[in-house]
Amino acid sequence: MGLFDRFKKPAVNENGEQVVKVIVDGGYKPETVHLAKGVPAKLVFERVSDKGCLEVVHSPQMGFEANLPLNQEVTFDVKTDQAGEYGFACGMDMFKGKVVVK
Ligand SMILES: [Cu+2]
Repeated sequence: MGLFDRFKKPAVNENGEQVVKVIVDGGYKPETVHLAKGVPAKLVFERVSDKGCLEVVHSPQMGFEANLPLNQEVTFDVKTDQAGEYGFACGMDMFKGKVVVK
C-alpha cells in the first residue's frame, strides 16, 4: 500500500458532497468506506443479488435503517463532523461494514 492509497479520499461532486457507493452482493463492497471529516457525505447502497440476508441495512450509530430493494439505489446522509468509525450491518448484524471519518 502506497502513501497515496492511505490518504485516498472519495471524489467530491458538484454539490461539494462525498458520494460513496456500496454494492451489496453477498456482503458489502467495499466493507470500509473512507470519508474526509467536515465534508458532507452520502452513502449509496445498491443490492444487486439475493445472496446472503442483506435485504435490510441499518446503522444505529449513523441513524439509518432501510430495506434495500433489488437493483435500486438507497441513499443516506452521513455526518462527518466527528472523526471516528461508524458501523453498518444487515438486519441480523451478520454482515458488517464501516465508515471511517478522518
Ligand atoms: Cu443478515
